[in-house]
Amino acid sequence: MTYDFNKIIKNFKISGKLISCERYGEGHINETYLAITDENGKRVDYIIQKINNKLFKDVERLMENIRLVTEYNREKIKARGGNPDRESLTLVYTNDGKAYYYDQESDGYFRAYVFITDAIAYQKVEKPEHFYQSAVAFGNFANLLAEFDATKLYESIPDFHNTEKRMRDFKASLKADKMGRAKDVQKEIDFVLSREKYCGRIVNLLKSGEMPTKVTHNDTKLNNVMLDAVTGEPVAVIDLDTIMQGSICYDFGDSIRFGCNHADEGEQDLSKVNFDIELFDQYAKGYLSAVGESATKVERDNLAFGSILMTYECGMRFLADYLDGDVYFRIKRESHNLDRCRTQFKLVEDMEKALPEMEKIIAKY
Ligand code: ADP
Ligand code: GN1
Ligand code: MG
Repeated sequence: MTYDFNKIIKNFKISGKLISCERYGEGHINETYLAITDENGKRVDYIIQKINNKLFKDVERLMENIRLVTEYNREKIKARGGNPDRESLTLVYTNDGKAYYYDQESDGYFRAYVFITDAIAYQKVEKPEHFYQSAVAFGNFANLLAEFDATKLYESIPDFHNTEKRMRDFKASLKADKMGRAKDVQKEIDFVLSREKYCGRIVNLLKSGEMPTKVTHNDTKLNNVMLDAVTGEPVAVIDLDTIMQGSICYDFGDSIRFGCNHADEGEQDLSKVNFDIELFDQYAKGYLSAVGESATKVERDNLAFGSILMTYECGMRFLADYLDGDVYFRIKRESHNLDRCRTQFKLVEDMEKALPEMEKIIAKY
């Protein structure tokens, strides 16, 4: 589907003339475009996103979350002498002051962000230093929001990291077996079912209050953080759709899931997919140096397990989507979700073996 971006852009506080607007980035959820504009002879770029309205049904409240968090962060960044346009995701509002524009013609919800310049969102770890810096970025982001009133946030995807609920959803997909694919993936199904005991651990620690509930990002993969193109230092954390209450073990674990490995999330050759404990060490060092004393003992004790849990949960989600007929994650080939599931389960197996070593590393920092 193509959209009338000239018309869409005119509804935002964007004064330049649109030069081009092309698909951009590798996100699995929204449709992202890079809009290049000309403002009196000067090139000014924006990110335009068509929000996934199938998933985010209440766009108004989703965008209110993002408005609250980005405005809060911008003030904090300004107060410490930083550049909020670069160090925070920054919404461009519509002419009537809204955080999104509804385009009747395409029945689409669009938002605009200031383009973060001279920075890169890496698709995989190219240098261990980048992974370390991404950890610092997510750790700082957690600190920035430490005093933010979490009750103001709407749960944009209920039970997002409630792994027990994810298991119930998985079982429902398996039972429905809409595409008749279950018979070909018995090994993967058994993998999920044999580890059901993982599902309740963090959920129950949060429920009992033993582990603090915090404002968390919940989708901390490497391509949701921008690093300086020259120095590799952290610039900004992006993709704030899933900012909600949660556990820091989710944020830590999801970064490890995506980054501690040199292969793509959808790599078909599993011999290339290996959990890299050196990268785990880098991330733990960066994250724990940034969050410092604010991490409690129960949280620290569960960071390594949280890495296994997030990888297992994500694999389970990919497999459920494969069974459902690929309705959630954007795919580029038929078996993409199954391939993604297999990389996650290979990593889970590696991490299960490495768990004692992972725990030692956490203790070291
Ligand atoms: P999704 O929810 O689909 O993952 P993201 O918000 O993560 O969408 O955006 C997809 C990609 O677009 C990011 O990985 C990044 O490369 C790029 N991107 C998003 N926002 C910005 C921004 N403000 N400045 C520069 N690049 C951005
Ligand atoms: C999705 O939006 P994106 O591509 O950054 C997903 C994450 C998964 C990830 C797997 C809202 O992240 O939960 O871990 O894909 N985001 C949502 O790559 O479901
Ligand atoms: Mg993203």
